[in-house]
Amino acid sequence: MRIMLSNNSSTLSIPEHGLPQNVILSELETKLENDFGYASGKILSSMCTSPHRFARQVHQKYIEKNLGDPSLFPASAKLEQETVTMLGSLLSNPSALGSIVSGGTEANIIALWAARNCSKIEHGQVIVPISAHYSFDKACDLLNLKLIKVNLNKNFQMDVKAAKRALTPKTVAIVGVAGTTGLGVVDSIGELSNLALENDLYLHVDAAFGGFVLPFLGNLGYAPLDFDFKLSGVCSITVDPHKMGLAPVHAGGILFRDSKFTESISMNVPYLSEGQQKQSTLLGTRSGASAVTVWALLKHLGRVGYQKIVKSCLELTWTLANEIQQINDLQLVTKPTMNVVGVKSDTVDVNVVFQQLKKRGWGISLFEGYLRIVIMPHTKLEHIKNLLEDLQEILHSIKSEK
Ligand code: 0PR
Repeated sequence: MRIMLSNNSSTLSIPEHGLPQNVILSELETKLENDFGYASGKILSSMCTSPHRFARQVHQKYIEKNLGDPSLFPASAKLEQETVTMLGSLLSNPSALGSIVSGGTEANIIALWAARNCSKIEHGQVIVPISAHYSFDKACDLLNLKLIKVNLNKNFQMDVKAAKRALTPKTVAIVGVAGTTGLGVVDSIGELSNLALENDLYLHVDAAFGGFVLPFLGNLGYAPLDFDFKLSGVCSITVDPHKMGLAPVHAGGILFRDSKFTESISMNVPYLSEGQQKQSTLLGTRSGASAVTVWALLKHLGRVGYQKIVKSCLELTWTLANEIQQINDLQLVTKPTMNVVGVKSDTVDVNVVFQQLKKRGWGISLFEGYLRIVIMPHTKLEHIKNLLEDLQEILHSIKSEK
């Protein structure tokens, strides 16, 4: 992306005397014009969405809360733990422990931090599928762990046999993904759980995206998938309220099966709370508004509310997937498991299709060999129809140029 910087340095300096708010607001309006907005319906590349109206209200009201200092905000800290308990109950373990963190990246780093500290192995190795989010590359780099990436099977899931072959005495953790970034695929977490138990290894499940989708599949008539604490080998789960949870950025979640994992990363804060304070997050000062907002949203929407949101995203996903299958030049990479659709082509170059879509103002992601379309709560049927029309026109123009 090209970032435009004004040459006029005076516009970039702090003004000597402050400007009126209305002047600044109108300048912001102009300066931010080039950003996408969820309401336009053009964003199909994001796993975040427009925060729920109630979430905006709660977030603004409690903006000053700081979970970095529970001696000042003990009630917010208690609500954070209640939020973790509610998320734990969504993921089959109401006694889960953990934190509301800044997002999936921090959650994944914290998980591997715990895995590393719980093992006594020096320079340990972590096994992930090649479909894992790049936050694991960051985590391993930071934690001095070696990342071992294993291939996928024909269903785009981690090849469990390959994972087994990759085990060494240095292995400290296995990571399974429940809703991959590219295709929304869920690894065979049941098999990974067995593998972890057999080898006494830490298993982390990255359900940053899937954690708010998969628990509802069965009730909605889709094939249910086991991925959470129900499986006894699962030690920790990433689940992000700022993705399908409709919370504002930042709101990620890291949940642990039991206290030995949280204790392994717990740091004492000697000068706050008379030395009684412990932290097991990367951040010190951190948003209490985020945790309070997730608490409020879970209470307001309830399971039924979230299920309705998932239902409508999945229905739209299938509308899109079925239409794609009717288009001669396009194919699905795989049948969608969740609200993510991968689109490829045997006949036209998807890079060209991507460039054309971009020109028409669509926010779509280009993965190696396919386009990723994420159907989030801000996406409506008319947006899908517009996309399909544009796709047809683009394909027509590409073919007529040949
Ligand atoms: N784990 C998985 C499975 C993810 O898909 C992501 C991000 C993460 C972890 C990391 O989460 P944070 O970004 O909260 O740290 N998935 C999205 C993606 O890479 C993130 C995203 C969101 C990207 C909105 C673009 C965007 O507009 O596609």
